[in-house]
Amino acid sequence: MTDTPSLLAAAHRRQGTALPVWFMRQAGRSLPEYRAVREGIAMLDSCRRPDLVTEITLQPVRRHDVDAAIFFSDIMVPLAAAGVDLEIKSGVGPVITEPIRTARQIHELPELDPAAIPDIAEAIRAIRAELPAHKALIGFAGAPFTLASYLVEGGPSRDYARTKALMAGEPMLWDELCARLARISATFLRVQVDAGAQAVQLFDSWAGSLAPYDYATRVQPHSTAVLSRVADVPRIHFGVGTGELLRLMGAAGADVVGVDWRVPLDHATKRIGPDRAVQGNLDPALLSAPWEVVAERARDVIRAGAAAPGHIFNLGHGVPATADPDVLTRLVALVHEEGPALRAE
Ligand code: 1CP
Repeated sequence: MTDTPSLLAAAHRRQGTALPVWFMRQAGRSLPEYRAVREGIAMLDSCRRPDLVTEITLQPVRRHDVDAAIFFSDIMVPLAAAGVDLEIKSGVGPVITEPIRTARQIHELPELDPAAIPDIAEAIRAIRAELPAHKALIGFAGAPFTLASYLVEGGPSRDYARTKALMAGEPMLWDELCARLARISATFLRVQVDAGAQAVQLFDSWAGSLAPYDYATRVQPHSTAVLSRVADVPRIHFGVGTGELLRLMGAAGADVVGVDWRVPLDHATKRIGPDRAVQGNLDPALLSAPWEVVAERARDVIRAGAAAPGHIFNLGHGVPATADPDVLTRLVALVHEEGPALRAE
């Protein structure tokens, strides 16, 4: 066994038979040990405490034996660190005190000074020191469109109406907003990579709400600006409901395209092209099905993923808060035990 994390080999399309697995939102409310350490501590505060971030990041690695840790933070942390007034409300998500309604607010959006987040670098170094050499540490950030959607809507949204109105009606202002957000995200990723994160995931979770034309003209260039700043590590790019955008998201500068559960991975590979790996894509809702169903559907994902030049097993989106952690542990074991043979079929 080598010390090269299997996740990095897969991202570089030099996978061999090993099939790496991790889960989006693997740290978090599905774990009793997470709920215990978060007790009485606000989400954003917990993200700025290296001791807590280290513990929470490592919890799912210890429990499930996943092949990667994902840095415990949130896509809103760099915005808060830059000085944007916001809160993460339990059971809701990010809530912005003064949503963007004027050009002036866009012109005055603050920059993120790397010196404002020494705790992020400290936490990355502490995690890397404890994480076994064959497990990868993934850093992450939110992509400009998804961050803009929170700033413009003021919180979680169903239709992104105001965001799309700004994009279509004031394209110059939209581009300024996204260029500023791209700089903030790139700084956040750069700090993580410079401190020891070995791969990054750029979450454009809500990009799937866009038509390909709008994505290509008003979103992809800004995501490319972010991804080009961390070209020294493998870059995973993910969004929900992005079946029609998969090729564009790969072309934004990703080594690995994250796919949700709606598109089988062999189809996804045809859409993305032969020069990028894929990540995904078991439907998270299936975790509550009987184990034999979970196992069969996971095997289907593995077989379909063998069509891609690299495959990192994951869910199609985050672990639900109600998921039974024991099912996740069994799933990791199945991927490790059966993955190589299923990929060779
Ligand atoms: O284990 C891990 O995956 C690391 C932790 C992590 C990540 C990668 C958290 C902790 N947040 C994120 C990224 C994130 N945050 C995304 C992209 C990933 C995705 O698509 O799920 C998004 C869209 C957010 C914004 C956000 N923060 C939401 C979603 C709201 C919505 O619009 O539906 C929520 C609920 C949060 C809060 C949050 N972030 C993380 C946790 C554990 C929580 C819940 C905290 C709590 O309520 O106490």
